[in-house]
This record gives sequence, C-alpha cells and structure tokens, in this order.
Amino acid sequence: MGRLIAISNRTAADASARAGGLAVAVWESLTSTGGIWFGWSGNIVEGEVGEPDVFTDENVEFVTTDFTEAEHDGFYLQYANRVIWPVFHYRVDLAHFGNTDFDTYAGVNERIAGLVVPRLKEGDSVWVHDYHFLLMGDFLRRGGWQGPIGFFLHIPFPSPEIFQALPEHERIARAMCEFSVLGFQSKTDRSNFVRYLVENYDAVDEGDGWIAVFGRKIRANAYPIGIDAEGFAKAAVSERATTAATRIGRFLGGRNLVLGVDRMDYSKGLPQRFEAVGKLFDHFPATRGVVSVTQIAPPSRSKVEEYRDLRIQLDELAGRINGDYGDLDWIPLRYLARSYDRRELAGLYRIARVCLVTPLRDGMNLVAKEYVMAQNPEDPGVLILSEFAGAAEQLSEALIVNPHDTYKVAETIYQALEMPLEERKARWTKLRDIVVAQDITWWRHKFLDDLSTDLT
Ligand code: ADQ
Repeated sequence: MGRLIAISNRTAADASARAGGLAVAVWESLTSTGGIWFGWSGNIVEGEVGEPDVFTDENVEFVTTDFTEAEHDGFYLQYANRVIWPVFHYRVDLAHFGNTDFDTYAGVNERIAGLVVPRLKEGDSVWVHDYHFLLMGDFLRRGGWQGPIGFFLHIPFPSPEIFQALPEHERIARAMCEFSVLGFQSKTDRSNFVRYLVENYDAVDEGDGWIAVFGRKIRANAYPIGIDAEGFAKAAVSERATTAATRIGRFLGGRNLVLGVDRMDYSKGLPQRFEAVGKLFDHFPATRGVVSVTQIAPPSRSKVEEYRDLRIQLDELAGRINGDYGDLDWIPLRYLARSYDRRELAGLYRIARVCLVTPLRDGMNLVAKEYVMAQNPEDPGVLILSEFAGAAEQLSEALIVNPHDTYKVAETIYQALEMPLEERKARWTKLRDIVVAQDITWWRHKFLDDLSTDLT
C-alpha cells in the first residue's frame, strides 16, 4: 500500500492524544505506511485563517488548520454537533436546523479538501473519519482526485425515516456515495444506509458489500472498531491502576462497586441509568448499604446548551437518589464529573463487580470492550450492555438490556450481582475472545484491505 492520508477533525498531533481508540489506530496506520494527517489545529482565530501548520513527527506529516470563529460555530458547534450528532443518534427533537450552518459545514469540508488535493500523489489512499466530513469525498473528487477514498463513520447511521429529517439528506447521501469504501460500526448502521439508497434512488445491493447507485459502484460494510486489547489488559494491572483501585477501595469499604464511565452526553442514557439505580434500591432492598454505584462522566461540549441541561438534570437526579436512600455511612450513587488517566480507569474497571454501559444509541462504545479486557480472569465482573450500542452485535454474552426499561435494568443489575462465579467466567471468556480477536489492529486491516482492493 502507498501512503495513507488521514482526515479527521482532531488529529493526534499532540502525543498525549494518542491514547484514545481512534487516535491509536490512525497513528499506527500512518506510521506503518508513512503519510499525512489533516485536521483542525484546535485554535480559533479572529478574522481570516492563515496558512496551515505543517510539521512532521516520525514519518507522519501533520497539516492542521485553524478555524475562524464563524467556522467553529457553524461547522463544529452547530451543524456537526447540534444537527448531525442528534439526528444520527435518533434525537431529531434536539436538532437545531439553522439557515446557514450547512453552508458553513460544507465550506469547511471544501476548504480542507483544498488543502489535501495538492498534496496527494498517485498511489495514495485517503481515509476520512467521522460525521464532521460527510461531504469530503465529493469535494476531493471535485478537486480532481480519482484515487481511493475510504470513510469511517464512528457514530450510528440512523434509519432512513430519521435521516430524511435532515433537510440536506439528499446532498449528504450523494456526497457519501463519492467515497469508494464506506465503513459503519454495525450491520444495523450499514443496512440503514443501504435501505435509504434502495428506497430513494433504486440502489441495488449486489452482495459482498457492493452497492450500485448513482451510476457507479461503491462498497459499504460494517467494520466494528476495536481497542488495543492486550495493551488495555496490561494497563489494568499497572501500578497506576492498582493505586486507583486501592483509593476507591477505601471509599467502598467492602461494598460491591457498580461502575459507569461515559462522556457526559445525552446519547449515553445517563438519566435513565440513574433512574434504574433508584429502582434497584427501591425494589431490591438487599442491595441497600452493600452496593455503591459510581458514575464517571467528564463534561463534554459544554458550550452546547443541551449538554448544560443534561448536567443540571444529572445533578438533580443524583441528589434525589442520595437524599432518598443514602445513610450516614453510605453514598448510594456517586458521580464524578471529571476525566481519569486510562490506567486509572482500567484499575477501576477491574474491581467493578458490574459495569453499566446503557447508551440510548452509540456507534460502538469502547468502554464495554475496555471493561472486558480489564477483568481478573479468576474473578471477572459482569457487563450490562444496551441493545442500542453497536458493541451489542459482537458482545452478545453480556447481559443485554433495553435502557428505556429502567425496572428491567435494575433487575439485571441485581442478577449481575448475584451471578455465580462459573457463569461469570463462562460469559467473560467468550467476551474476551471476541475483543482480542477483533481488536484495533484487526479493524484497521479489515478496512484498509477493502480500500486497497477497491476498483476505483
Ligand atoms: P465516544 O462517544 O467518545 O466515541 P466511547 O466509544 O465510549 O464513546 O469512547 C469513550 C472513550 O473515552 C473510552 O476510551 C473511554 O475510556 C474514554 N473515557 C470515557 N470517560 C472517561 C473519563 N472520565 N476519563 C478518561 N477517559 C474517559 C465515539 C462514538 C462511539 C465509538 C467511538 C470510537 O460515539 O460510539 O465507539 O467514537 O469509534
């Protein structure tokens, strides 16, 4: 394979950002083939944007651009995060359809394509990431690039009825069909996309991922993203992990830990999860005083109003549950609105008897996979997983729940706490095997192999 050219909103230009799943995968791919990584510098400037910042780390060149205030607002805060994000997570009710934000969104896609095209050489493969750049394939083609372009969507692709709520759905879908290979997290996402094309544009699903549409052939497949499974298992027994586990152990005082770890986002189902915890203590009195629920949820996108509202809602719910059930020596639900080092998280996962991963919608959900890899094989904990997380397609040995059914979630937490060691081990072994087999390296090979055998 020739050079790889990656495009994503945020890059891993800062070495400390190479710890997350996507950043690790893209960085490893780029260092193995050599290449360029384009994205936003993270800076917002008044007035005009200047020349991009270009620098090299190992054999990877970074080309990052600042955003103007108008771009940061219209592209990032509005269209990407207040239109596409809610609609793709089935929350049309939360979408804000402004008059000009789509134009700004398209403008940023076009401007970045304009930085990419002159730097492309024959033999290069372009790999575009996520919902910020749905139009990138179209602009790269308009700029004259005819080589392979892969696209990977990290978030769900909604059912056609929901996608059509986007006023610009046709423009977006046509642009997406300019990519040579389209990657989705799950089979459900892939089939939603294909169903939309079949129902609206007489596309034909020709099998083996190939789709004939708009007079050409593209490939669309599910490539469920994985984690650095071995690395995470090691992190869970590192000194930093053990120290974090000891610290929380002092707080627990021998109680069972039920843990949640999520970015504070309305897609993660946190209010419903808190309600389920209330019902656990209500309907299963044996858990009172002996179970402690800790939710770690660092605030994200706090400039967006819906996220500020969520924070208020969670503060109220946690306060009410602790007020109703807490006692002098017991805090039933603790919620920590901050980030932790990945090794510290791994240590917390390892001692958690139960992990709650109950999003209302999620592209994949890497926390579920991290929890599995952090377990002690001799005494593994139990994963409770929403049927609406992409991870549920692979991790069917978890206890699968509907996060809206809060009584059932409460009952499932109780079932998990009572689960005999033999059953815990049997379920965990199957989960571990799949997370190891389909790890981050497997994912990138699966995607890039398809991209390199593309017919473009
Ligand atoms: P996210 O929505 O961010 O990602 P997720 O897959 O769960 O969701 O990844 C979150 C990552 O952040 C995990 O690696 C987790 O360890 C870390 N994290 C969470 N809380 C943290 C905390 N308090 N401190 C430190 N780290 C924390 C998007 C999509 C997902 C998709 C991923 C990857 O929304 O569906 O799985 O991209 O494709």
